[in-house]
Amino acid sequence: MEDNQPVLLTRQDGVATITLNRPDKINAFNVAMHEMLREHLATIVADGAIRAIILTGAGRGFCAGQDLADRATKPGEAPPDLGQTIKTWYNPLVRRLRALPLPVIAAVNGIAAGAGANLALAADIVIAGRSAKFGQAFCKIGLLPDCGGTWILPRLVGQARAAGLALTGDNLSAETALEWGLIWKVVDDAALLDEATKMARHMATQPTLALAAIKQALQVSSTHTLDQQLDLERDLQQHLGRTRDYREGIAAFLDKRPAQFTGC
Ligand code: T3D
Repeated sequence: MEDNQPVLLTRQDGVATITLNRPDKINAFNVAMHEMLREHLATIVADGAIRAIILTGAGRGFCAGQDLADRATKPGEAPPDLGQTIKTWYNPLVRRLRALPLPVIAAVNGIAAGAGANLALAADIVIAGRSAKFGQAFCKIGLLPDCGGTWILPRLVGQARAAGLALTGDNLSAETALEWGLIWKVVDDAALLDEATKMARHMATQPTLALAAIKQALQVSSTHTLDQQLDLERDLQQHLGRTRDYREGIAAFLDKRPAQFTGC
């Protein structure tokens, strides 16, 4: 793996670690970075041995969203077609992360701004270093939160706080993000990657199909009625009840031994 690539991928012990790697630009997204991230996600899906993913950033920040240098226009030039870039890159990325049948853990090291913040929030679990900040920077440049920001924020923190975050663009500290229920955990900066790796390695030993079903059920719950959700739980549980890991979970419990889940 070349260290100068815009996105790095390492794979070990069933865990894929994706590192956004343009640290001098706080890992802001350009097309090369989107392309490589897309490629790495395809590699992970094709690698049957990967059972958990960590998403993090190189250097002092997680991701500053879109590279704004790529959006500068000279007088008389046509404006960029943001609908097209969102359709081509950001929306497929969020959809892909949400649909992956694997847990995705964002390890947020430092600032996560704009699309960078909402990319982190698209993960299943967000662990932040104590110095991390989450900023809906969009309104400061005349845009609205994208990457699902207007969908996820009210669901995580309620309308009042979502509106405050989106309309001011103020950075939220990791501690406040935790207190508000935006993220799962805050740890010391120096412990961030170890903590995320420990969690990902643990998840990579767990019943992967069950974790995927949990992810799926939680994602749709806010748009379902209770009846619809009860039906979905029934269907998913029926499927899980036929898996090898479920049989192993029961056998291990009855034998009073740790379960050896294989992810199928
Ligand atoms: O366009 C589309 O396709 C639509 C989709 C849009 C999605 C979006 O994400 S829109 C929102 C884009 N992001 C932002 O507006 C955030 C812009 N950045 C900042 O506000 C600040 O840089 C930060 C709050 C993230 C960090 O501040 P600070 O003071 O810690 O660092 P800094 O000095 O501002 O940045 C360090 C370097 O990174 C600096 O470069 P330099 O001067 O050392 O050469 C800065 O220009 C560069 N940088 C930071 N963010 C971006 C960036 N360069 C390009 N694009 C950025 N987003």
